[in-house]
Amino acid sequence: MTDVGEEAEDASVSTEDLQKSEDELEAELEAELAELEEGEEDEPAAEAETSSPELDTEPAAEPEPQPEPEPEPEPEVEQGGYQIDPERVEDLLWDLELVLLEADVAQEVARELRDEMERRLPRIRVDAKSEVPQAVESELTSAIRSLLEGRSFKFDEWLLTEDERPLTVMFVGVNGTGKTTTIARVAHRMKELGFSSVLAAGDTYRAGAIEQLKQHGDKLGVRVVNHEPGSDAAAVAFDAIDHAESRKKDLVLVDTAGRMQTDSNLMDELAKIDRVADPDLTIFVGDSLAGNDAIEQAKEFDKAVGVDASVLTKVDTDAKGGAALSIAHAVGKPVAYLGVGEGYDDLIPFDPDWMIERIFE
Ligand SMILES: Nc1nc2c(ncn2[C@@H]2O[C@H](COP(=O)(O)OP(=O)(O)OP(=O)(O)O)[C@@H](O)[C@H]2O)c(=O)[nH]1
Ligand SMILES: [Mg+2]
Repeated sequence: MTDVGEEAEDASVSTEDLQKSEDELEAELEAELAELEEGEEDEPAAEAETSSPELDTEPAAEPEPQPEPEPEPEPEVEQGGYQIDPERVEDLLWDLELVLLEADVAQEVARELRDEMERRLPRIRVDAKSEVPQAVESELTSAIRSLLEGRSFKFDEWLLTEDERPLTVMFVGVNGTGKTTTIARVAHRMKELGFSSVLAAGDTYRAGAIEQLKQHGDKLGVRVVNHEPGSDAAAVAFDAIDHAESRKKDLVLVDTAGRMQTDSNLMDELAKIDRVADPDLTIFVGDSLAGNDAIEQAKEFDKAVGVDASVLTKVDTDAKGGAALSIAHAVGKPVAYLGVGEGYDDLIPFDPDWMIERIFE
């Protein structure tokens, strides 16, 4: 069995090759489905009886008057009479798993879906063979949907249903995943919904990080609380919350420095910010292009500070979006938003159906 995981990670494979193999895989899956459709052709209709012309010259006897022939009854289609040839199920499952892996669905999640489909495919019963491919597709969609059940976090609704003010939200993740951009976009979205925010410049570590957040604040007309570069990030969060309380703001959005989940010093520092800010919600921001790595990161951040939900960014640059499925399922945390571009409006609430369509489009 080819190790697809390794193949997909081979840096020497060109994007064109990957694209080609992805197209080929999809074509294979389609061919497999088409074959299922053709597999068992309906019995050809019985040939109409043709009698050879009589050469007899004798005048034919006056035929006895025959009763009108009863119309041939339509062959009855047994309800749910067709099922997939068990020998084809294995091929179909294999192709399915490959398509999922090519769409950046993590191996453990692809395998789980394959197992689920292995249970579902033999149970498919349709009235006509031509309905099999559609039935397979809808089973798959329902399998993915049930994997994602309860895996979306409705941030806007959360804000409306929570009475406490201000609500503090801390954003965590490795370097460059889009934390600061996401904070700016959430502030923008909340402003449009009529909620006020304060931004805490908690990345006191990277040069230019405070300035970056201040620029967003200026553009959006949102207050940024900051200290000197290199200062204590927990103190910045504390001051921002204090400011929001006194000004009756709805939200405090705490930016934090990007850090590798393996850097124990920086993870300890994050735990300190967490203790001081005591956020109502901690959001892990992951780069959808990171694939399986993002799952690992999310798990580690969860261990360190307790993650409540995720935002997956750069979905616009991720061809298929399977990473969202993996994060939502494998990490067991709901996805709040997807980042789909670099603009302030390019943040959309996570919708499992949108993602399913993208994987199989
Ligand atoms: N295409 C695209 N780019 C994005 C998206 N989100 C963020 N970016 C870009 O990713 C880059 C990094 O974004 P930042 O918000 O600075 O990331 P960060 O996690 O705050 O980075 P550090 O603070 O250095 O850890 C920027 O160039 C953003 O414009 C997205 O959804 N799509
Ligand atoms: Mg940042």
